Amino acid sequence: MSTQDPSNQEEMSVDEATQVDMWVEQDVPSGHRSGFVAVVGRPNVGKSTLMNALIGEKVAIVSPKPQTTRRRIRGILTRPDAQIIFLDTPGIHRPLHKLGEFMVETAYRTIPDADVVVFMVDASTWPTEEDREIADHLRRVRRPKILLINKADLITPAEAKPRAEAYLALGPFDEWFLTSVLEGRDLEAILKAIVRFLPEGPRFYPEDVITDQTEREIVAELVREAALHFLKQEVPHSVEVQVDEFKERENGVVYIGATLYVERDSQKRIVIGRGGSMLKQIGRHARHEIERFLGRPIYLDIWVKVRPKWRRNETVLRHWGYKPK
Ligand SMILES: Nc1nc2c(ncn2[C@@H]2O[C@H](COP(=O)(O)OP(=O)(O)OP(=O)(O)O)[C@@H](O)[C@H]2O)c(=O)[nH]1
Ligand SMILES: [Mg+2]
Repeated sequence: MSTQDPSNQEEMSVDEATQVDMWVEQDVPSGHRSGFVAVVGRPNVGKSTLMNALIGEKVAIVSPKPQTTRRRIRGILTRPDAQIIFLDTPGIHRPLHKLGEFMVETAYRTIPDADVVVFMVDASTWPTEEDREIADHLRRVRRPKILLINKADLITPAEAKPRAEAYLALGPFDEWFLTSVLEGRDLEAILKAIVRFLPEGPRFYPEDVITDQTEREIVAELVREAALHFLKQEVPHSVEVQVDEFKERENGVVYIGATLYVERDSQKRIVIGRGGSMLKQIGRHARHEIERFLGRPIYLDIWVKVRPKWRRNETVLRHWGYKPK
């Protein structure tokens, strides 16, 4: 598994990126298709789960808490007949602070960069106001659109028809599926539909590259995922993780120093826990996931710091890389 430093691609639009400076393999079979697929929808519907399932690797972190994904993440699937570059996006919601505004802007700004848009919704609820707003926006987008009604495992067959009809009424869509990504239903059919809508073109990434995130960025996300896993209520939303050190030592162990920021002293106490028990749990879980990802033993140091109201602080957000591309 490899990642690619996106430093020379991030600032470019897809059009520029496909023409300039991007690795392009011309030697592909005739009829080879390639392109960008934006996955959009409100928080927690399963966008990152879908991207991971289609790629077959954990590229984006996933959690049962809404607003898990904060940045646009590329996940790349290379097959003999096609290369699909998924653009996983933050859930579109009504933002309450600058971080939320950044997330929603990121999601909307991804749509024009895509060749195909996958609009994902949750079958276990009726369409919400957020779903309607996203659908209103998509109606003005001239690109193939696929509606993916996910979490079908949570409803009965009798509920399925009226639910699907309610979502289909938000269209028009070029294709739709009622599915359960968690159960791995219809994944091959979904991929086939996506590929069918992609233009013919070369490969933009070598076949072993599966994401544009750097190892450091993925490590930070895996620590945040562990925090999301153990922390409750509002605390996980106030968590930011930055990797400060990433060094391979002579004995082959990778030393990783990370800082976990929260917004208040009370949250810091919760994250550390009695006698450090919570931080130990988070650290153990994160270390396991990071070792699996890197395929090497690591030593993980996590420091907890308070950065008051960081989600509202534009300077801090920019410093941490939350800036529109
Ligand atoms: N029951 C059920 N749960 C699912 C399904 N797909 C995803 N989930 C769960 O839904 C939760 C949210 O999944 P994510 O992939 O993080 O959702 P997301 O849309 O990326 O969320 P944000 O990043 O917050 O916008 C996780 O607990 C998933 O395991 C499904 O088909 N059925
Ligand atoms: Mg996500």
